[in-house]
Amino acid sequence: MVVLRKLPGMPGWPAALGLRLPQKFLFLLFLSGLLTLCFGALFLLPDSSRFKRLFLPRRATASASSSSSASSSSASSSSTRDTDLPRSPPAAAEPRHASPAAPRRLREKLRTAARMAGPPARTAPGSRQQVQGGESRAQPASAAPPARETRAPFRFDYERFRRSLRHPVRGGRSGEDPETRARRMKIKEMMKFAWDNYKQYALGKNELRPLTKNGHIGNMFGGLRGATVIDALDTLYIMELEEEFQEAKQWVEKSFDLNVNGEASLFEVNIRYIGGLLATYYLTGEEVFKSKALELGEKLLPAFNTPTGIPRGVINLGSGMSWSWGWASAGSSILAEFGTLHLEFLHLSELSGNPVFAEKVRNIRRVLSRVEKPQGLYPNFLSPVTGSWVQHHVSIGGLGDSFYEYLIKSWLMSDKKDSEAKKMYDDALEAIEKHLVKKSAGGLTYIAEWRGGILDHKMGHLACFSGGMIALGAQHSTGDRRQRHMELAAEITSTCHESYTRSDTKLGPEAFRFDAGSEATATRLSERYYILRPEVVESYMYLWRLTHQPKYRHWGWEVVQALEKYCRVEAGFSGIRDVYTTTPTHDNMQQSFFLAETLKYLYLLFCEDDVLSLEDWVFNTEAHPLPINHTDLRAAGQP
Ligand code: DMJ
Repeated sequence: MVVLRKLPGMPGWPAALGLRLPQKFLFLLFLSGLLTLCFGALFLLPDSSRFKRLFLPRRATASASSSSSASSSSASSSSTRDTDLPRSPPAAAEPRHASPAAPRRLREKLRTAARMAGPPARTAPGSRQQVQGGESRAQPASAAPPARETRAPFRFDYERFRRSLRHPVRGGRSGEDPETRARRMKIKEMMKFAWDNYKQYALGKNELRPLTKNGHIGNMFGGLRGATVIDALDTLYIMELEEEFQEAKQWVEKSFDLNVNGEASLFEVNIRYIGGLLATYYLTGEEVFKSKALELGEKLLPAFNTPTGIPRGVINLGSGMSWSWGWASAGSSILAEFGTLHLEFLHLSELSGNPVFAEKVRNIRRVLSRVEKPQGLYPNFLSPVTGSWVQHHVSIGGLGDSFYEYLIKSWLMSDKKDSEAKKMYDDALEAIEKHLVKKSAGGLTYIAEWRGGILDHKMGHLACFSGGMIALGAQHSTGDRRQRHMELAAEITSTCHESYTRSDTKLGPEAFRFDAGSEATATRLSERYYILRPEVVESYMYLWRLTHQPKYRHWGWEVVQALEKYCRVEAGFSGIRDVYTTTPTHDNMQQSFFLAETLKYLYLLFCEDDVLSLEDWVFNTEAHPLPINHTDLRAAGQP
């Protein structure tokens, strides 16, 4: 130590004090104790960061205070666009470019935690978890200590939002013919039947098993229960099934438990639970739906702790551990999964005032816009570690589908301001038209799949949503392009209709092919089933609203009749194992998306256009309506 160094020509100063060896030792011990005490005191003072800043490099203090998932990463905030929701920082928030100094960051974190509406999420003990592979750590924002903030917490202005809508959510009930009304009422009766049986035999389980009259839990939702309740809420509300809606709401209030500890699909939890809760909040203004959505949203955040920020597909909702699906090649994440979060996550930020959700999905967008696209196409498997494609399999059906849907809907939901999303959609559709759209020998237009440049002449039932999506996008093109896309949308929808009419039950198979002499029919036994899927009636609904050609209502009514004939059983609706026989066996499963999507789209097909108007709402991929951002003045405190 410098102070004890013996200076030339001078005796050492302990020696100068005339101390002997044991005394010198005691003196040194005392001195070093004193120094340690002084140094430690710096960290015991109430606002130690101020002192730490004097001694530690600035970088160290900043990074020490930015580890929480609730604070924004500098990389993410650099991409903040003023086109997405939320457009303005909440009134109570300090600017995000504020000094990175520790006290300010700490206060921001506390404020962020306070802003989250509803009760704070309870976290499992020791919830600070190492993400698989040791890549990063996450601590849910809900684990932050109670806020000392005195300013008013962020509050979403629901009344202002309702005033921004152009149509009443359940429509204005203008003139309609009696047949249309009767058909709509029939679909409402089907919904009531599906709900009543679920309630009687399976309330609180995820789905109803209508043959055995019991519930099914499954392993997609990580211990969450009530998938059918959450998926059905907004459909019950829209259909004015008031009593049933109250039953569902009561279950959410009293029995919907988010403190679960199981492995969930990030995608499924997002589209069904978060989407269903958000939509029901926007429709009703009931706080319980918002607070549950936000609480659940926080539990999904650790899935994004990967080197690229591309989330993994599976997350343990209790521990925050995440990993990739075992079946996904080389630990990859799936395009249709990480590409189908944007709509819901922007609304989570909008409602909470917490930008973290929006930043997560903007980062996904950034990774995707940068990666090289083979022939302009987006393959289905991407590594969350390197950000590169793992396999060149492209599909507008399963594994790819809703990624494209969320591009065009992000643009629509931003009130046409998110031009990056529109460009990505336009470019992707151009590549699809060029490489995947084909015409069969019999003149049917279809969208093939692509495996490293080789075409697979097959369309899945899932791919049939694309008729509706392309028609929706075409509304905003002009001239030739608009006409070409409307024709393409109509042709694809017609092909999907053919896949229904060519079966004995008038319901479509899981996949149909255009090879070896087959035209829009399943050629493999394993592809002959129908599990109450919505995609074909979804396209009928869009095409009806956008063209008003009566054939779409006729086709929809054919589906209603077929469902009644082949899928309705004593205690609910069931999928069937073979659409090519008039005596099909049932799969004993009433899927939650039957209530969320199939029945909702059928009902809307027979409604006036102002019920959940396309001018006010976009439907998430589970048919949960999310509002278009007509104004950026929703946040309380904005002028
Ligand atoms: C739904 O859960 C959603 O539509 C999803 O995007 C894909 N498939 C099912 C219904 O078929």
